[in-house]
Amino acid sequence: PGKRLRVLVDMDGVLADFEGGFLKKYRSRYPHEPHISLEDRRGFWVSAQYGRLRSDLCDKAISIWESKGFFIDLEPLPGGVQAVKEMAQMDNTDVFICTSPIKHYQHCPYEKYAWVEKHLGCDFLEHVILTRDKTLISGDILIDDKPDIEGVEPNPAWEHVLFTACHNKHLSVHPPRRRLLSWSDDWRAILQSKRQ
Ligand code: UMP
Repeated sequence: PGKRLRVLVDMDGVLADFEGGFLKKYRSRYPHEPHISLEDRRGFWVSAQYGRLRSDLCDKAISIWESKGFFIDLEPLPGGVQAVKEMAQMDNTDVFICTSPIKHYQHCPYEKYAWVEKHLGCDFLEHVILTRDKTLISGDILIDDKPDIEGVEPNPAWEHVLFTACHNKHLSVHPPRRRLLSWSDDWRAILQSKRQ
Protein backbone atom coordinates (compact mmCIF):
# COMPACT_ATOMS: atom_id res chain seq x y z
CA PRO A 1 0.00 0.00 0.00
CA GLY A 2 1.24 3.48 -0.84
CA LYS A 3 3.79 2.07 -3.24
CA ARG A 4 3.88 3.80 -6.58
CA LEU A 5 4.55 1.94 -9.82
CA ARG A 6 7.31 3.34 -12.02
CA VAL A 7 7.03 2.53 -15.71
CA LEU A 8 9.84 3.23 -18.19
CA VAL A 9 8.78 3.36 -21.84
CA ASP A 10 11.29 3.29 -24.70
CA MET A 11 10.81 5.68 -27.61
CA ASP A 12 12.24 4.31 -30.90
CA GLY A 13 10.30 1.22 -31.97
CA VAL A 14 7.81 1.57 -29.11
CA LEU A 15 6.34 5.09 -29.32
CA ALA A 16 7.99 6.36 -32.52
CA ASP A 17 8.19 4.43 -35.79
CA PHE A 18 11.98 4.33 -36.23
CA GLU A 19 11.95 1.39 -38.68
CA GLY A 20 9.22 2.82 -40.91
CA GLY A 21 10.76 6.30 -40.85
CA PHE A 22 14.18 4.89 -41.65
CA LEU A 23 13.02 2.79 -44.62
CA LYS A 24 11.03 5.65 -46.15
CA LYS A 25 13.93 8.13 -45.99
CA TYR A 26 16.55 5.55 -47.00
CA ARG A 27 14.60 4.62 -50.14
CA SER A 28 14.00 8.21 -51.07
CA ARG A 29 17.67 9.20 -50.55
CA TYR A 30 19.14 6.03 -52.14
CA PRO A 31 16.53 4.96 -54.72
CA HIS A 32 19.05 2.89 -56.71
CA GLU A 33 20.45 0.96 -53.75
CA PRO A 34 18.99 -2.28 -52.38
CA HIS A 35 16.92 -2.12 -49.20
CA ILE A 36 15.59 -4.53 -46.57
CA SER A 37 11.82 -4.71 -46.26
CA LEU A 38 10.38 -4.57 -42.73
CA GLU A 39 9.29 -8.19 -43.23
CA ASP A 40 12.94 -9.20 -43.75
CA ARG A 41 14.41 -7.23 -40.85
CA ARG A 42 16.34 -9.32 -38.33
CA GLY A 43 18.37 -8.08 -35.39
CA PHE A 44 18.12 -4.79 -33.50
CA TRP A 45 20.87 -3.02 -35.44
CA VAL A 46 19.61 -1.77 -38.81
CA SER A 47 23.15 -0.70 -39.76
CA ALA A 48 24.53 -4.21 -39.14
CA GLN A 49 21.94 -5.87 -41.40
CA TYR A 50 22.52 -3.30 -44.17
CA GLY A 51 26.27 -3.82 -43.77
CA ARG A 52 25.80 -7.56 -44.31
CA LEU A 53 23.77 -6.85 -47.47
CA ARG A 54 26.71 -4.81 -48.84
CA SER A 55 29.46 -3.32 -46.72
CA ASP A 56 29.03 0.31 -47.91
CA LEU A 57 25.32 0.27 -47.04
CA CYS A 58 26.13 0.37 -43.31
CA ASP A 59 27.32 4.00 -43.57
CA LYS A 60 24.45 4.88 -45.91
CA ALA A 61 21.97 3.58 -43.32
CA ILE A 62 23.67 5.54 -40.54
CA SER A 63 23.54 8.71 -42.66
CA ILE A 64 19.74 8.54 -42.54
CA TRP A 65 19.27 8.77 -38.75
CA GLU A 66 22.18 11.21 -38.41
CA SER A 67 20.35 13.68 -40.68
CA LYS A 68 18.51 16.72 -39.38
CA GLY A 69 14.79 16.06 -39.16
CA PHE A 70 14.98 12.28 -38.90
CA PHE A 71 13.86 11.89 -35.27
CA ILE A 72 11.31 14.71 -35.19
CA ASP A 73 9.64 13.40 -38.35
CA LEU A 74 9.03 9.88 -36.95
CA GLU A 75 5.36 8.93 -36.92
CA PRO A 76 3.85 7.75 -33.65
CA LEU A 77 3.24 3.99 -33.51
CA PRO A 78 -0.45 3.06 -33.19
CA GLY A 79 -1.85 3.54 -29.68
CA GLY A 80 1.46 4.44 -28.01
CA VAL A 81 0.88 8.10 -27.28
CA GLN A 82 -2.62 7.37 -25.98
CA ALA A 83 -1.36 4.54 -23.75
CA VAL A 84 1.37 6.70 -22.21
CA LYS A 85 -1.13 9.50 -21.57
CA GLU A 86 -3.49 7.03 -19.91
CA MET A 87 -0.69 5.53 -17.76
CA ALA A 88 0.31 9.01 -16.62
CA GLN A 89 -3.26 9.59 -15.44
CA MET A 90 -3.44 6.34 -13.44
CA ASP A 91 -3.32 6.46 -9.65
CA ASN A 92 0.03 5.61 -8.04
CA THR A 93 1.78 5.50 -11.40
CA ASP A 94 4.84 7.38 -12.61
CA VAL A 95 5.74 7.04 -16.28
CA PHE A 96 9.01 8.07 -17.89
CA ILE A 97 10.17 7.89 -21.48
CA CYS A 98 13.60 6.24 -21.38
CA THR A 99 15.52 6.52 -24.63
CA SER A 100 19.11 6.24 -25.86
CA PRO A 101 20.24 9.08 -28.13
CA ILE A 102 22.73 8.34 -30.90
CA LYS A 103 26.27 9.61 -30.31
CA HIS A 104 26.03 11.94 -33.31
CA TYR A 105 24.42 14.54 -31.03
CA GLN A 106 23.84 17.48 -33.43
CA HIS A 107 20.12 16.79 -33.91
CA CYS A 108 18.93 13.67 -32.07
CA PRO A 109 18.67 14.79 -28.40
CA TYR A 110 16.98 18.07 -29.39
CA GLU A 111 14.56 16.32 -31.72
CA LYS A 112 13.67 13.67 -29.11
CA TYR A 113 12.55 16.42 -26.72
CA ALA A 114 10.74 18.19 -29.57
CA TRP A 115 8.92 14.93 -30.46
CA VAL A 116 7.74 14.47 -26.88
CA GLU A 117 6.54 18.07 -26.73
CA LYS A 118 4.76 17.71 -30.08
CA HIS A 119 2.98 14.44 -29.29
CA LEU A 120 2.64 14.42 -25.49
CA GLY A 121 2.82 18.08 -24.55
CA CYS A 122 5.41 20.24 -22.82
CA ASP A 123 4.47 18.98 -19.32
CA PHE A 124 5.78 15.57 -20.40
CA LEU A 125 9.30 16.96 -20.88
CA GLU A 126 9.67 16.46 -17.09
CA HIS A 127 9.33 12.72 -17.79
CA VAL A 128 12.09 12.26 -20.38
CA ILE A 129 15.24 10.31 -19.53
CA LEU A 130 18.02 10.32 -22.12
CA THR A 131 20.63 7.71 -21.28
CA ARG A 132 22.96 5.37 -23.13
CA ASP A 133 22.75 2.95 -20.16
CA LYS A 134 19.22 1.99 -19.14
CA THR A 135 20.47 -0.49 -16.50
CA LEU A 136 21.28 2.53 -14.29
CA ILE A 137 17.69 3.73 -14.28
CA SER A 138 15.44 2.26 -11.61
CA GLY A 139 11.87 1.32 -12.41
CA ASP A 140 9.41 -1.55 -12.04
CA ILE A 141 8.98 -2.16 -15.77
CA LEU A 142 10.88 -1.19 -18.92
CA ILE A 143 8.87 -1.59 -22.12
CA ASP A 144 11.48 -1.80 -24.88
CA ASP A 145 11.88 -3.48 -28.29
CA LYS A 146 15.62 -4.18 -27.84
CA PRO A 147 16.00 -7.86 -26.88
CA ASP A 148 19.24 -7.48 -24.90
CA ILE A 149 19.47 -4.41 -22.68
CA GLU A 150 22.86 -4.32 -21.04
CA GLY A 151 24.99 -1.86 -19.16
CA VAL A 152 27.18 -1.46 -16.11
CA GLU A 153 24.48 -2.57 -13.63
CA PRO A 154 24.27 -6.39 -13.73
CA ASN A 155 20.94 -6.51 -11.85
CA PRO A 156 18.68 -3.75 -13.14
CA ALA A 157 15.65 -2.90 -10.97
CA TRP A 158 13.16 -3.25 -13.81
CA GLU A 159 11.52 -6.19 -15.51
CA HIS A 160 12.14 -5.82 -19.24
CA VAL A 161 8.94 -6.41 -21.21
CA LEU A 162 9.90 -6.95 -24.87
CA PHE A 163 7.79 -4.80 -27.18
CA THR A 164 7.27 -6.63 -30.46
CA ALA A 165 8.88 -5.05 -33.52
CA CYS A 166 9.67 -6.23 -37.06
CA HIS A 167 13.25 -7.10 -36.04
CA ASN A 168 12.39 -9.15 -32.92
CA LYS A 169 9.10 -10.91 -33.74
CA HIS A 170 10.83 -14.17 -34.71
CA LEU A 171 12.77 -14.46 -31.45
CA SER A 172 11.48 -16.88 -28.87
CA VAL A 173 11.09 -15.25 -25.51
CA HIS A 174 11.36 -17.72 -22.66
CA PRO A 175 9.35 -17.40 -19.44
CA PRO A 176 9.48 -15.55 -17.12
CA ARG A 177 10.27 -13.05 -19.88
CA ARG A 178 7.19 -11.38 -21.31
CA ARG A 179 6.22 -9.59 -24.50
CA LEU A 180 3.85 -6.77 -25.25
CA LEU A 181 2.71 -7.52 -28.80
CA SER A 182 1.57 -3.96 -29.54
CA TRP A 183 -0.26 -1.15 -27.74
CA SER A 184 -3.50 -3.07 -28.47
CA ASP A 185 -2.16 -5.86 -26.27
CA ASP A 186 -3.02 -5.84 -22.55
CA TRP A 187 -0.46 -3.38 -21.14
CA ARG A 188 -2.85 -2.57 -18.29
CA ALA A 189 -2.62 -6.20 -17.06
CA ILE A 190 1.19 -6.06 -17.16
CA LEU A 191 1.17 -2.92 -15.02
CA GLN A 192 -1.38 -4.48 -12.66
CA SER A 193 0.76 -7.61 -12.26
CA LYS A 194 3.59 -5.46 -10.87
CA ARG A 195 1.39 -3.80 -8.24
CA GLN A 196 0.74 -6.92 -6.14
N1 UMP B 1 20.24 3.00 -33.65
C1 UMP B 1 21.53 2.91 -34.09
N2 UMP B 1 21.82 1.94 -35.01
C2 UMP B 1 20.90 1.09 -35.50
C3 UMP B 1 19.58 1.17 -35.01
C4 UMP B 1 19.29 2.14 -34.09
O1 UMP B 1 22.39 3.68 -33.66
O2 UMP B 1 21.23 0.26 -36.33
C5 UMP B 1 19.94 4.01 -32.66
C6 UMP B 1 18.60 4.62 -32.76
C7 UMP B 1 18.26 4.99 -31.37
C8 UMP B 1 19.12 4.05 -30.54
O3 UMP B 1 18.65 6.33 -31.12
O4 UMP B 1 20.04 3.42 -31.40
C9 UMP B 1 18.30 2.96 -29.89
O5 UMP B 1 17.78 3.51 -28.75
P1 UMP B 1 16.79 2.68 -27.80
O6 UMP B 1 15.59 2.30 -28.66
O7 UMP B 1 17.55 1.48 -27.31
O8 UMP B 1 16.43 3.67 -26.73
